[in-house]
Amino acid sequence: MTSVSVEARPDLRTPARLAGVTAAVVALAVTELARAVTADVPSLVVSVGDVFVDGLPGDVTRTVIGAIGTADKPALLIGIVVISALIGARTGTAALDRPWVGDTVFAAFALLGALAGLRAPLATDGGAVVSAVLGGVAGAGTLRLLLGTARSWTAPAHPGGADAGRRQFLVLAGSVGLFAGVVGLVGRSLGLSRTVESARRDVVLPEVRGGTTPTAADAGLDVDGITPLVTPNDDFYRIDTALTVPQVDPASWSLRIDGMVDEPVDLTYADLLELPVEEHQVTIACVSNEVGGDLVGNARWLGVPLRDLLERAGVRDGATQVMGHSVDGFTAGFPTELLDDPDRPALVAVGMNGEPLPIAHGFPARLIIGGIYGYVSATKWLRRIELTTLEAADGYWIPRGWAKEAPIKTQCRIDTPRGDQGAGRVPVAGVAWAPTRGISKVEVQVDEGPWEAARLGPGTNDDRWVQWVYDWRPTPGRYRLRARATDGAGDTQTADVAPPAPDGATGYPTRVVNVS
Ligand SMILES: Nc1nc2c(c(=O)[nH]1)N[C@H]1C(S)=C(S)[C@@H](COP(=O)(O)O)O[C@H]1N2
Ligand SMILES: [Mo]
Repeated sequence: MTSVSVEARPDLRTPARLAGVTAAVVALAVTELARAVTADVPSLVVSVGDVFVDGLPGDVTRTVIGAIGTADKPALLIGIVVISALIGARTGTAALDRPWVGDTVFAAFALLGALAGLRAPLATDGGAVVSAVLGGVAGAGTLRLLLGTARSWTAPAHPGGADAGRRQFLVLAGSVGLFAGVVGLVGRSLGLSRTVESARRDVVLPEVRGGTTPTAADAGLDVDGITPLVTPNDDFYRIDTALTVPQVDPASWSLRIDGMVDEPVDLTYADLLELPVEEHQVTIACVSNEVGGDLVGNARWLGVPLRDLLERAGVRDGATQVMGHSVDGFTAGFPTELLDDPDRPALVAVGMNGEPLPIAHGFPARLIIGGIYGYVSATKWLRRIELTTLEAADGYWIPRGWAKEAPIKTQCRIDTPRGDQGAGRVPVAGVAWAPTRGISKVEVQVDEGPWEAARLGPGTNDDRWVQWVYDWRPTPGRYRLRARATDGAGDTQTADVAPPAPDGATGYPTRVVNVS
């Protein structure tokens, strides 16, 4: 095929630009897809971004990183993709007359990509080179194919004429580019979760230097079907507004404490792990939990005491609210006054049951405050702690109809028996919680009979739930069981039935059992 001069066919310029952009997107998408397939391959875009950041003088780097945020440098990465697309567009028009220009540019892409990728800490050298070469070959090939198609379709000989051919070409190249873009983004997000999960696995949590870590007592009561005292991470309820779980790379994450403070404090993940940590068993609950529901769990939370961090920043007089901000925009606020009670646990938590926080539960850091529902306290993927006033700001759920202040209500749950039972010995058992107040008593009622005291399991702190069991010896029949808990101050939970909104469900948990 003879090449057509650009000057002679100016209407080839737009198709050529589009072909070049599409080829660039294909090249990048191939490398991101390879990254999603195996951890041996680095993300080429991220590697190039790292070279860029490392190459800048230190203070510029800090300003840039500060300005572009923590969520894996999104602005920098978008910038690299845009520049690649612009270079692709220029390459497209240049390659119209001189096809070797396209090959050369994509060879340079492969070379520079491989060099950047070789520096990526978690990938192998082979993975870096192979993926960069694959990307370069895919880009060069796509460009040649599309330019060839553009030439023949925009020729007057095309059925329907050159204009129709041109339109068809734009649609073709546009769809290929769009498809590659989507594949690249999917590859990118899969690759990112791989990066963050492997960074998480590499974390070594600090030794505990304070707090409570009950161990022997954690065995709990030996009753079939009762909730374990410590909820395993995989079974822990998850509630958040995130459509996709935020993947926060701890290497670029930092926490800022600001607002009504004497001196804002910035901490990297490494800084945080160097501070003295405590571990506390704290039962957290979702305000949406129905009576008898399972949106409640107890874990060993390891973290830096929030009070230590606030002391560093120096909370100014007049600050009445602590507002946690998540990387995804979620916010949760509670009165600073709650921190005046030295017995209430308040942590910037980094560990959960001896592991780094699972990604779904807020990695790299979240807030855990004893005694108040999650939506006013437990900000996951924490990025910022702002000191403000109760009047000046409302957390995410407050304008959506939930109470501004929300202590966890005294509540209990019947775990067993479930379903039909044989007569004889049928233990009735479950958990009860009133975090920070503790549980002093759980009682069980059979039909309209008297309230009978259940036996409480090991109770080592007021912030976690207790197990309870009542030895029931029923004869055949159909029964209604109810349970109620009394907190450490002697207040029994209310029998009044209320829905979760606006500040937590109430009423006694009930279960109907057939005994034969
Ligand atoms: N970033 C963020 N943090 C959040 C939420 C959220 O939607 N986004 N939900 C809160 C609510 S309503 C609850 S009950 C707890 C649940 O924590 P878990 O998912 O670890 O059990 O997280 C809190 N932290
Ligand atoms: Mo919640």
